[in-house]
Amino acid sequence: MKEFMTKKIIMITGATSGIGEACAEKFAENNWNIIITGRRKERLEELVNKLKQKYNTEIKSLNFDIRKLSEVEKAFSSLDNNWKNIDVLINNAGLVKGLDPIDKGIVDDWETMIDTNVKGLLYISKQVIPNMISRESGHIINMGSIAGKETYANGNVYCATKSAVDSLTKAMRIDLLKYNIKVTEISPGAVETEFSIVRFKGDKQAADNVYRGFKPLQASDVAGIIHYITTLPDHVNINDIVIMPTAQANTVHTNKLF
Ligand code: NDP
Ligand code: 8X3
Repeated sequence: MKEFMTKKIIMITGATSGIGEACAEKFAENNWNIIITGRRKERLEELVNKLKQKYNTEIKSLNFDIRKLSEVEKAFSSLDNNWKNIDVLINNAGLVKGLDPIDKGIVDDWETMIDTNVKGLLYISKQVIPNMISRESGHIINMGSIAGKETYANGNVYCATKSAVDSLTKAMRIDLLKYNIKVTEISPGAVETEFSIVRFKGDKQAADNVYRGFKPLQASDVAGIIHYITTLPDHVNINDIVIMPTAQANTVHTNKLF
């Protein structure tokens, strides 16, 4: 228990794959107490076991759907008081569904993206913020995207949800300023994760095409930068960081060699 109290606590949403999973590994390596979340229970359990064995770290998982407020509240209230003192929240869980022009968009896809990327982020933040306020300390890191900075063809609703993350990040920074809470937005370009498999609903070939002919970011690249941001002195905050593959200038121009 004494050792637990000397270490910082991080909650990472959406840690069953991709950037969230890489963040869990990075923070475990750096000896943090870790809470990981996601819907895929088996993956959460596998990651807990792996990181405990590899790094001898304190790690626990919460298995819930971020779109469901009652599940979010129940999961958070299941935490012991010690674990509720979250120092860093990474609002990472998110997804994209489809790549259709606005007139052909599927309403169910729109709702899934809005419920996950915007409402889910708010539901989790609402659980974590009161404790940060009471301690006048904390750091919220929101996963935006280059898609929230530049709208691209057929990206419509996904881009809108990430613009909302951009806006909410600014809003949090203003509203939480007086409580000494840092708020950071991370906006990556193409990262090779399960993101495109989810976008193309399991079509692996369509997903592979997204990353063909250039070197995309790896999840570990983003995790390394997020970890760096948490190592800065108390008086230093990174407000916003756009991370791109060297081969990608923006959402339109990628230097694809084949
Ligand atoms: P992945 O698909 O690999 O990971 C997404 C994570 O989000 C999974 O752990 C998934 O867990 C979780 N998640 C999705 N829906 C829910 C839900 N309803 N409830 C709980 N957890 C959920 O993609 P990435 O790692 O790439 O994505 C992470 C974040 O990074 C997202 O917010 C994405 O928008 C953003 N991003 C990604 C980029 C990319 O090119 N890959 C670029 C810019 C931003 P589970 O399915 O188990 O619930
Ligand atoms: C993911 C980046 O450009 O594929 O958010 O939408 S992009």
